[in-house]
Amino acid sequence: MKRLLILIATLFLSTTLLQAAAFEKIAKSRSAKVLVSSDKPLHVGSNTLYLDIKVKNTVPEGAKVAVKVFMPAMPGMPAMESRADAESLGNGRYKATVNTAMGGTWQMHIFITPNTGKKIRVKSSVNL
Ligand SMILES: [Cu+2]
Repeated sequence: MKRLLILIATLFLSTTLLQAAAFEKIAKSRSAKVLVSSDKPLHVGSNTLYLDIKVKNTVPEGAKVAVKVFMPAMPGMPAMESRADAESLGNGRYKATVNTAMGGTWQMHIFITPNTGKKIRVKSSVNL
């Protein structure tokens, strides 16, 4: 019985650890705050990002959100860009998949179009 309890506790603990985000970063503008996270460490290729968004400290109901990642042209390489409309998961949480096609620093812009009011651009960057 004791062993079973330990087993259950261990399983519970490892599940909890697995659910912790492998990547997290806070991006801010004057009015918006976005927690950007991913279940896996960011890598070359397709990355699924979760965006937890607050505008003026509240969840912006019905906001449209898009994400753009880009890298300026480098010697011997053209500029690269990947853009995606984010899917709303409710309660200010959004999901978007972007393609970061090479290692290095990518600029990231998050576009938030609230139900009312002006479009907001939140700038950040990610390294991989
Ligand atoms: Cu490049």
